Amino acid sequence: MTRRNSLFAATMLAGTAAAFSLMSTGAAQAQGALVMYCAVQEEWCRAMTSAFERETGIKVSMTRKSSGEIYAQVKAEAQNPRADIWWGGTGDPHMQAAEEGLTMEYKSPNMGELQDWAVRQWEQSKNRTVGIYSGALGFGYNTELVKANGIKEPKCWADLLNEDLKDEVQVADPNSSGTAYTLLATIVQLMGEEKGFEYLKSLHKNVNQYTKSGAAPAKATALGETTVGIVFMHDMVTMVVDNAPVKVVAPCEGTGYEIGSMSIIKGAKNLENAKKFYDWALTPAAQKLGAEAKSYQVPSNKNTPVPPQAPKLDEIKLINFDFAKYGSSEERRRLLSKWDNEVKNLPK
Ligand code: S7P
Repeated sequence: MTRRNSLFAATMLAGTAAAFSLMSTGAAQAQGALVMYCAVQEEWCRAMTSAFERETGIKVSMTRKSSGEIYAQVKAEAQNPRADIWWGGTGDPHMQAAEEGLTMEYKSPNMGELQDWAVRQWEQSKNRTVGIYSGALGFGYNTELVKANGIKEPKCWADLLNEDLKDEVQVADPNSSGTAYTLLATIVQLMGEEKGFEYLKSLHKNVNQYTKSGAAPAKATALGETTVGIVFMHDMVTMVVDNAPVKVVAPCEGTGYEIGSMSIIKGAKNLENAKKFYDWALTPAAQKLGAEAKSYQVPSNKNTPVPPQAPKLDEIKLINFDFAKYGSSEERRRLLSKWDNEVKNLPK
């Protein structure tokens, strides 16, 4: 063989080897990947991602967004879905996605270990979404600001309308945030639609900012950027655990709650891995990661220890939340557009 020929042969061999290696990497990726949209706190999303990768060797590409934003993205991508699994966030956009056929039916072998409320969520969505945790809505206030400014300690939803809280209440925008949509649906169920909207309009006068993320007002309250933050109580508990001067309140009139949910995206490209994640996410070993990441919801598997810091749902006056109605496509769209038209753009 001439020098030129042997160089040619070597190049060919290297090319073939590279092509084989690319093909096998491609195959490994197709088998070993999972794209997850995650709606809980970033720390918990990351803990779930690493633990699942360690456990299975499946590489997870995770994006964290608020519940309403994930719903909008899943809907926009429906013709060519990017994500395989949507884990966490309030149940309402999961229910809406189920109704709109954006997610798929699945029955995990672990269903028998779940609390009734988690199974009911699955049944009401025609097997397309399942409850993974629960938590009550409430608010928290910065005790130092309340004291320094002589503000009456708020105990009830009604107290958030007091004049001494002008521009001192923070809550998210219900279009992007499941937390804030839970507030909207809670107030409507608690007070009736007419009085409920009157309440939200009055509350608007005291709101300093509608944030994108539902938990952001908890951090702002802890930092003293707002006196009151309306959030899920467990998100405010995280601030207390971090020694912030914050008091968590279960409103005296009663309050709503969420069933945090999980769904498999219809047309998932890594369907088998999505099912593996789904089954694993319902186990006590996976659910325990929440408390380790300082997220204090009540887990849906009966065998997962309830974190001692979790607000005690049986001691809170909870309304009989109609998840089917307030998670339905029509009702959710109607209420959000009514809130946009009648509350969000009101002058102060
Ligand atoms: O932080 C945890 C949590 O409150 O966040 C979820 C929430 O839907 C996501 O945030 P957005 O309000 O911004 O959508 C809750 O499900 C969960 O308990």
